[in-house]
Formats: sequence, C-alpha cells, structure tokens
Amino acid sequence: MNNLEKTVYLLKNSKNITVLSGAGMSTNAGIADFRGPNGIYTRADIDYPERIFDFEYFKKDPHLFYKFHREFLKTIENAVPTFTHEFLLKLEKEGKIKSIITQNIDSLHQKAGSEKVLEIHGGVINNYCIECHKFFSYEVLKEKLKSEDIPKCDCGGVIKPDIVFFGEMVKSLDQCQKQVQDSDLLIILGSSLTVTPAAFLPSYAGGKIIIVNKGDISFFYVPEKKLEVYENNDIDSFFKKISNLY
Ligand code: CNA
Repeated sequence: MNNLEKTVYLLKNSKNITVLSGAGMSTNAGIADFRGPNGIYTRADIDYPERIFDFEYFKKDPHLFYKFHREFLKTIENAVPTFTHEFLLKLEKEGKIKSIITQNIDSLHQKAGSEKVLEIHGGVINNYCIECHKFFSYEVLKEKLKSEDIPKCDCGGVIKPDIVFFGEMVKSLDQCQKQVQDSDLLIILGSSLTVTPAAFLPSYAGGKIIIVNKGDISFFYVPEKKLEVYENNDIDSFFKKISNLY
C-alpha cells in the first residue's frame, strides 16, 4: 500500500485518534512557522528571533515580543482555518478524533470548530500580569495595546499572554501523554519535532503513527516500529487527496 492508501485504511480502522499539530499546520493560512523556509527564524529584520519567546529575555525587555505580537494578532485575526483544520473537524464529529494536542497559539483549530483541543503551549486569549498574576481578557489587552507601548498591570508589572515561552512549563503534559498512550493512532502534522517536551510525545504512542510534514524533522522520539506513514509533503495537498478517498 502507498501512503495515501495506508492513511485512508488507518483513518477508517481507528477509533481513538490523537492529533499532534505544529506550526506547519497553519502556514497555508498565512501564519509563519519557526523553522520552515519562510519561518520566523529566517527573518532578516529581527536580530535573534529565538529571543521573541524567551521568558528570561521577555522579563528583561518585552519590546521585541510586543513588536512581534501586535503583528501576530492581526495575522491570526484575519486567518481562515485550512482545508486540513476542517478535515480534522469532520473526523472529530465522526467521533474518531478524541484529542488535538496543538503546539500552536493561533486558535485555528478552535476557529474551525474543534472542541477537543489541548493547547500544550497555551494561547493568546488569556493574559496575566507577570508580577501579581492578575487576569486580563483578550479584549482588554487589545485596548491596552492601542495606547500602551508595553501593556502594564495596575501594580506596574508587565502583562504577558498565556503563551508558553522557552523557559516555562508546558500545559497539561500528563493529560497529553495519556491521550497519546490511549490512542490507536497518532497523527503528527506540520511539526519539526524539535521543541521539547512536545517532541517527546510520539515516544508514548500506544498505537500507530502517521507523520505529514514537509521539510526537516527529528525522528529521535518517534518509535520506528510504530511509524506507518511518513509523508514529506504539504499537509493540505495530502489531505485533499485523502478526503477524496476516505
Ligand atoms: P516548527 O519547528 O516551525 O516546524 C514546522 C514544520 O512544519 C517545519 O518542518 C516545516 O517545514 C513544516 N511545514 C511548514 N508548512 C508546512 C505545510 N504546509 N505542510 C507540511 N509541513 C509544513 O514548528 P513546531 O510547531 O514544530 O515548533 C513548535 C513551536 C512553534 C511551538 O512552540 C509553536 O508555538 C510555535 N509557533 C506556532 C505558530 C502558530 O501558532 N501557528 C507559529 C509559529 C511558531
């Protein structure tokens, strides 16, 4: 069987699917990834783009992050879920997908209508003061961004979206591990599998694994015997073909 046939077979014969999505899931919606050919890490206008999501750097100087974040919020507000976000929703409605663990912070799975999303790296909707931990809604943060260069709390602390930066603990790791363990199929989409601990998750796979990713990927934590499909291809091109056969 080729990759298309194997994928269709596995989708039809699995009952408990977990998806692990990464930034490559959203590039067709116009949101840059980190490590792809047009990724944020290739941007010539930002010195050391890795610092954007570095918590220690943010505490010293949040300007770099907020310059990026203002632009990012506009991009994600205008972004429309891709063909594959919609296809995953269909599988979720059929009761096959039990969980979508996403490394993404763009809320596109939720925008598509998915209700089984676990945001392992958090998201942009909730915001907290890094000093007193007071909560700020997305709307309040956006208002503040109009008049304040760096949004601040009444206590003087800087407000930070609830995105997991490098140097911070990821969310719901135990729940994500359990989902991956309990699944009969893990589908990994658009992730270079280089950001830990999310990259460790494939090593917990209880069932078979499908990977669709165009470009370099680390197989370090992918158990070879469980990897049924590795498709080095554009996610939407692949799933458009799958949907015709499924
Ligand atoms: P990554 O390391 O940037 O890897 C993305 C992978 O996807 C690369 O191998 C790309 O070549 C590949 N890719 C890009 N477009 C496609 C496509 N259309 N079809 C198939 N493959 C494609 O991103 P990871 O998610 O692995 O790294 C984790 C980081 C990136 C997480 O912490 C995210 O929060 C962070 N991030 C998220 C977003 C977002 O929310 N959309 C954007 C940028 C970065």
